[in-house]
Amino acid sequence: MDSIVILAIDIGASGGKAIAGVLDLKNLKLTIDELYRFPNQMIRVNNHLYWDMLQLWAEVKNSIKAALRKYRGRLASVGIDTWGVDFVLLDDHDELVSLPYAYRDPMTEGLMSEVFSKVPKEVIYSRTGIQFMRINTLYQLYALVKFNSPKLKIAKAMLMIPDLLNYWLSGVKVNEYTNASTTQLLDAKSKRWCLDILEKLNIPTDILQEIVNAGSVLGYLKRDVVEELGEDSRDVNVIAPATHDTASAIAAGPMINEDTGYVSSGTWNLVGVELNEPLINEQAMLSNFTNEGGAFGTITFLRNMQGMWILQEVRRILVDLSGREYSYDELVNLAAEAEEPESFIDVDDSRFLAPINMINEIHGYLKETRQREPGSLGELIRLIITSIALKHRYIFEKATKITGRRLRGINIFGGGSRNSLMNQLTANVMGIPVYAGPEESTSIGNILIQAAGMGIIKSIQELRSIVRDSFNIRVFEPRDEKKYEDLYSIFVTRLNLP
Ligand code: LFR
Repeated sequence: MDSIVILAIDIGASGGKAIAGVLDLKNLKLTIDELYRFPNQMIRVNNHLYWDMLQLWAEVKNSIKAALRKYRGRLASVGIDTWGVDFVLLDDHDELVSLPYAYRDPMTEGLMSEVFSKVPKEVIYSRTGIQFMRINTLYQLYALVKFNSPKLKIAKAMLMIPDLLNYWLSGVKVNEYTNASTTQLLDAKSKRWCLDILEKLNIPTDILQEIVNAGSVLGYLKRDVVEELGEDSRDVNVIAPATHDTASAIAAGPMINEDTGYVSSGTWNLVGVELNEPLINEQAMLSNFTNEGGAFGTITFLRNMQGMWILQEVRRILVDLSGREYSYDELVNLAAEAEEPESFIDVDDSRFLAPINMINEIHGYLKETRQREPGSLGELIRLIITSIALKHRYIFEKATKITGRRLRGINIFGGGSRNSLMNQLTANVMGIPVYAGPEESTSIGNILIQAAGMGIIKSIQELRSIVRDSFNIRVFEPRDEKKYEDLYSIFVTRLNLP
């Protein structure tokens, strides 16, 4: 056998894709082949936001069918990754209790402080090491308790989104470690559930499943799935990659090392450094850094910031306003031609988390902070992208202070790394080179962690050297450093960042 075919199904908040990886076993080179794409979205009903799990399940099967059609008899395994924090409940018959809420659902607004009155913030952080965000599973589960949801009363199991899809594929009900770490319910050191914290909040603990590591082989496709997909699918293994998309992406960040930080850029930008052990102290807590679980026992020490989400939403509103669909490249080109702004937004201001109209929200923010409003679409997009680049530096400064590291480069990967303007501005603002790519880091990580699960790859270093040998990385050297240094000072003062 000279090569092996592995399928990654990577599902994000705005869409999913099926990417086959052909791994040349002699030269250890990976080529990827995008087979299929499908949309995903949060759907609003009565002031709640939901994910349509049944549609996603249909698309998972379509993805596998597409791979079987092209690579008949050669498909070794399939792995699914998605965003973190969201979950489903199963009843006594292992059926879905309901469609899952999506993490931007308003039910958790204002709930964090109520949770802290029952379990102090410091206790939660010292155990889990996870950043405080209202979207975390912890607050979502607490919302069900607080609002006396009948769902929790009939729940027998809690599975994270990719765990559910894996369960439907393989019949194995487990919680994969990297996604479980995003719940803020997992002990960062022991990697076990914090049962005592759950108990204090009256969240049932018997719904939690066994935790398995990224790279665990769950088993072959279930009989009923094989019947539907065809006998060719009989020998396909289901492997849990790092089922948290961010952890798969970071595993495949080819340039990451002691002196190179990363931005995993998609709907969210995840900004940080890689550690071998959790770093939990007061400074990390106050700066809201997370110690999420990574592949191969690593810890992804990072902070979430709003990334392409803001642009995605602006794009969506533009369609509503003008009926015209702008491509990302078009928007970025308009921004590249615009002047550098003197107005900024804090992309992480809570008002940008789920506004009905992102463009109005940005104008509202600028008015309230008495800043000049952009006069054209290009200026608006430029203001967003520059604000993102400036926020990168702000977070990296905190990360280096807390970890004592000095960074000499930044690796930006994921779909957002296509945005050359963001890459260049990040290099300018940071005064160090940005290495951009690969764009498909999540699927690549997913594929290669499956390969590790099959014993083909032994370490994260080996995994990353395959990525370096197989994909092109673009380098952005810093320019106009003095100008951007000044801009950064204005940004920090103007936005009053702590
Ligand atoms: C990125 C991501 C982030 C997580 C956010 C919500 O897609 O997985 O890591 O914090 O989505 O789950």
